[in-house]
Amino acid sequence: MSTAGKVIKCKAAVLWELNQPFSIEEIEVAPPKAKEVRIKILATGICRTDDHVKKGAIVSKFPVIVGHEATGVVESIGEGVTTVKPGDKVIPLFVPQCRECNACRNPEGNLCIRSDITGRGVLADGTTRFMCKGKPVYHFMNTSTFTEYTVVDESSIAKIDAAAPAEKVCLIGCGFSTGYGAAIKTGKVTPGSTCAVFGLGGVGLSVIMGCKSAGASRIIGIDLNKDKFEKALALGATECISPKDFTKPISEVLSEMTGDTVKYTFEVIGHLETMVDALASCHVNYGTSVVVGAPPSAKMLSFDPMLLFTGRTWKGCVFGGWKSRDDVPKLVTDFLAKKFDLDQLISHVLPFKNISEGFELLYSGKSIRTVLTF
Ligand code: PAD
Ligand code: ZN
Repeated sequence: MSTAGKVIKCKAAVLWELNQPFSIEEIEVAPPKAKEVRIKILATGICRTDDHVKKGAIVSKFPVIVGHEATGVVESIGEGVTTVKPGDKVIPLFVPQCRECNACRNPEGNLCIRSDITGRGVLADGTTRFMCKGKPVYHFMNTSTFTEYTVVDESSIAKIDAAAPAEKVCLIGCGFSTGYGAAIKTGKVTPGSTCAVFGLGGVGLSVIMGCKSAGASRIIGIDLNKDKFEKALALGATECISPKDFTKPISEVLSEMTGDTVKYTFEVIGHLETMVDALASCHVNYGTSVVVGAPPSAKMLSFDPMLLFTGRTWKGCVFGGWKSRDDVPKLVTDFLAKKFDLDQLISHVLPFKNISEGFELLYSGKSIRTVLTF
């Protein structure tokens, strides 16, 4: 029996309040309105950004359903939707692509004006499609994937090859694409160059994959957790170091290790201090540093402007600079053509109901990416 046009009752992991555990609840998911799409989620990865909402480093309204790295299948479409149809395999996009705003129209831009990085928590018409225990539940970054069904705007969905394995390509919805794009699109890493990557989680390892594919000859991984080194070396890092092993600033350590040749650095942790460390670690004159880690909300940074005056470039990117609706299907095609491997990034696969166990694995530093399946 078709569910189109009807409210769907299903399970979702709701965050009722800040710093509270996920609560698996029965929720009601309203049918999609005009220019919206309802999706059945097949698989979703756990990203540090979801935890930033749970802990308040990223501001959000509560109750909320987080999760933003997923694969799904279209269950039904609202009036006027033309780019997907029921049954299509899709990836929800936390950076939309409306194709009309200045960022979408500029060849260099990707941060569509419809992006919800400030925590509005609603769809384009200003309302939510989720209800739980009689209360509206907010959306997260136009995606909300820790639920069996979600509703997104048509600008936040990309149709992908039906042959793509859902439990792998979900990583193209965030972690992989963010890191890989930070290296090849935002940093524009050049062949033969030396790169340093601060933070070796799922996103940092994807930066390493991007640096390697761009032909970097030396890639130095930096993490406090040495258990992350093995994976980093397998994915292309040429050496790894822990700041705990040194008393002097990491910028000096890197300069000595490389004869002052680090051209690109990437901060993939989300800490203010390491953002400045990464900036100071790229070459004083022609170096480029890319902020990939999500900055904590409402925190200010102070740094010596001499770091920039001498010529360094400081950049950042959301979703690796990709134009989401155009590029996500191409990245899936590249994955199917074996241009990159996602298996190495997936350390755990768990049933959706075990979501809290997945977050424990993130906190303990044991996981790279945990993928939840439905
Ligand atoms: P993760 O928690 O899996 O990895 C972070 C890594 O940093 C871990 O291995 C830590 O051990 C390591 N670490 C922590 N503190 C330090 C330190 N002081 N020095 C060295 N290493 C340290 O996170 P992730 O890979 O899922 O995400 C990384 C960041 O990227 C996080 O802030 C997330 O919110 C952000 C992100 N940004 C975007 C974007 O579009 N810009 C997308 C996805 C994730
Ligand atoms: Zn993410």
